Amino acid sequence: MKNFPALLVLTALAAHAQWNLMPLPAVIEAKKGTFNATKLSFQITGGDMRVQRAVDEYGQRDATAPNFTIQVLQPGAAVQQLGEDESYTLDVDPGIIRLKAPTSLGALRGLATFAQLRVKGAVPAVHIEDRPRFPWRGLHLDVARHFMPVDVIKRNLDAMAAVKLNVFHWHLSDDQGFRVESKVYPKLHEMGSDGLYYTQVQIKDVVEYARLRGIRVVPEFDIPGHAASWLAGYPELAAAPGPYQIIRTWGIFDPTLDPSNPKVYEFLDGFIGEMTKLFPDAYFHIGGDEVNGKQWKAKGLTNTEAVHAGFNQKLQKIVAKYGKRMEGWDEILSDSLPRNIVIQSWRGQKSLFEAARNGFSGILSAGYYLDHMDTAATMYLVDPLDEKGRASGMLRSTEAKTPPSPPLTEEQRKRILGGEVCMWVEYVSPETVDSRIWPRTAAIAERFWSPEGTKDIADMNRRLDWTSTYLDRFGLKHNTNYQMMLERLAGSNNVAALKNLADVVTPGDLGLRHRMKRDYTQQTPLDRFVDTARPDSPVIRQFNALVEQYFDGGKSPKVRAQIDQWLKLWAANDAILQQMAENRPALAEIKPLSKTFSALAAAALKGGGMRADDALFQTAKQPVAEVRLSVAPALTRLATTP
Ligand code: TNX
Repeated sequence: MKNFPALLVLTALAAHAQWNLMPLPAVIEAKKGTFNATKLSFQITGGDMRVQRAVDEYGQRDATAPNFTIQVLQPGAAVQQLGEDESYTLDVDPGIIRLKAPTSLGALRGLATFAQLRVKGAVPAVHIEDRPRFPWRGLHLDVARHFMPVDVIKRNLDAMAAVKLNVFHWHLSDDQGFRVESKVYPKLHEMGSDGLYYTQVQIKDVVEYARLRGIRVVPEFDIPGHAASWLAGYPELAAAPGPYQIIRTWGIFDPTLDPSNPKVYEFLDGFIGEMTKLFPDAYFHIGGDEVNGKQWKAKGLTNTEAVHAGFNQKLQKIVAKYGKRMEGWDEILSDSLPRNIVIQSWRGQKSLFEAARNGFSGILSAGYYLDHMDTAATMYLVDPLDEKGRASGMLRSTEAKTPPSPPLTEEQRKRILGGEVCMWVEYVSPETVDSRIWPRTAAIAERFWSPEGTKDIADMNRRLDWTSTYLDRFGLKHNTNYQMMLERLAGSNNVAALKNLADVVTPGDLGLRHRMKRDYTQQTPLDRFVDTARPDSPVIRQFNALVEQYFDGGKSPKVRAQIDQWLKLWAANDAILQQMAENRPALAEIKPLSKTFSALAAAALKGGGMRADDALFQTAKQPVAEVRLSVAPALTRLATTP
């Protein structure tokens, strides 16, 4: 009996090891046989044009001899609502596939599952019953720091739909750019965007593109701070005299709207009235983060927290007047606001739980910051409903000090609606954005969709690598741009040595990049080695796993042979790379890194016995050219362990 739990775990592992699905469904049971038809003919009962459009990507609609039936009970809301039923059941049998869903949305989710199952042509017979764990599963994308053209947005919406994310949070204004055409206040986009903005026609097109894929679009206009781009055209809205310009660097800045000026609210009324017509979603995000209060204090508004709360109260009334619910970052949380707003927590589960206790709804983003460059596995284990979960980044130390609070009641738990992955783009361009978002976001999508207990890291990583390739078919560029950028750096398509190095490093997070290179601006090209390298490289993961297996599993010679294969390749790499770097100024900055890498691999190859305080290991720990050598700990272990 004692072995029972372990056995159970093993069967659970075996049960899903065969599936290439991400996110994993709630219930999946293999059946005998395979569905083999290469041509699909669909028969759809019920549902709306969203289902028809999705089906048209796979085959024909043919009522006479269908081999794929879709039965939808209700079309679902024309403007997608939070909490709509997204469940479905999918039955694949040798002769026929049957998909059933209460709403069109559920049918879309079922088709997304089907598409992943079918990736090799045939579809294994299977019974799936599936539903999301959280109703709010989002991706937040900043398009202010670096503008992201419509084609970038659309391919990312396709990828979102493929992994069942259902909210696109569009961060449309910040100090560095105002990205929407306004007909009411045209100086917003004319003077705040360098001409890089979406026309209203483009906005409507994107909103419809998302809607057809079962994705809500929540716009964010970040005020009263992060608002310098508004003030370029309308300096009279500021709390201190202008003139103002678009800010070209990164950080927290002074320019802020004036909460004591009635004209500011008139302006916001006109603006929000215009924008709420463009964005049909029930929620409207007003930002509210990182107000430093300097301009307010200078004019005697000294209690900045109360001033901010007062501003938000007035703002909320305007948002509500246009039929919307207000959403904002952590800092807007205040007892004075109605409970129908949504708090987006970027500081940790603690503030989210606090909000829920106070009657507010909320979503978690702390821990899902793609620009922190954490691995998928690290972010995967962050759970919106785990109060003691890892708090991300800057607030970790303060959070650790506060005493624990009582667990949430069932009612309070329901207020935690889900989460959003955050893509801030200070150090990201249209060329690199896919590789920062994907495939890591697919793992977080699984956290938001799949049952709470879905936590097998090894299996997640296996499916993540599969998903990375799967996403290529939607035109995502995280793989193709890697190769292209390597070739551009190398000045040749012979990139093997450069790729070997890029495969074992992790690009620095935003803090590291800021510390190592102080002169970044919005115009700095993001085409260097650090931009080319990708977070959570599969090679690092696989090598680390191999080394762990070696030491934990009694130093098997078979595993050692596999390790040594890598080490030989890497030890010889520097000679080739140094030659490649001759006359390539773009590669000069990585010469020392390459040298350290090969020296470390050579030391590891010799095997054991080196002193841990050897200078080589200290050097290998230091970031170079804004990247970290992520195989350094494993190589050091091999070189020093007797
Ligand atoms: C904090 S999180 C910000 C953003 C930055 C981001 C970088 C939040 C609401 N504000 O302005 O881009 O950190 O990680």
